[in-house]
Amino acid sequence: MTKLTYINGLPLVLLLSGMSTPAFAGSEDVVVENAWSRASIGVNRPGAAYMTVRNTGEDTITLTGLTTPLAVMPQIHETKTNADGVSSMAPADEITIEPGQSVALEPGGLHAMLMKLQNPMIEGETFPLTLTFSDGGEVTVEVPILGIAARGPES
Ligand SMILES: [Cu+2]
Repeated sequence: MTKLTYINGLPLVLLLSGMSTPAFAGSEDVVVENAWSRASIGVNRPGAAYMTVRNTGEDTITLTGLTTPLAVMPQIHETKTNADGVSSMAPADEITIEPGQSVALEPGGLHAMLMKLQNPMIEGETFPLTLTFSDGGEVTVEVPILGIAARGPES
């Protein structure tokens, strides 16, 4: 009788634990820190945004893309400097972040390139930027717009 109760109880336990499991594996453990961007002059040139993306979970996560109402075509870019000291940038591949690790989007390296700005980026304002992950999850951060010559997040 005791054994039967145990067996009957098992599916219930699995059902309950299944119900509490998040729909997304990994991206719910993403923490975005120190997001910032610079003011733009008009909308003719793309903007850029920077941040640290931290994986606090136990699953590897993969950042696959960006969306924002501020720009028609936001992309993750990577700046590279060649042996002659000439910098160029290109769309980055998917960015994989191992458990406990973080990836810095910062000037001179990876960055969120905001192409085809819909509005000028005005100092003191903020805009939402959504990071999309391979598990289908999304993380939206509100990015502060700093001065046009800013070099890092406000401390
Ligand atoms: Cu770029």
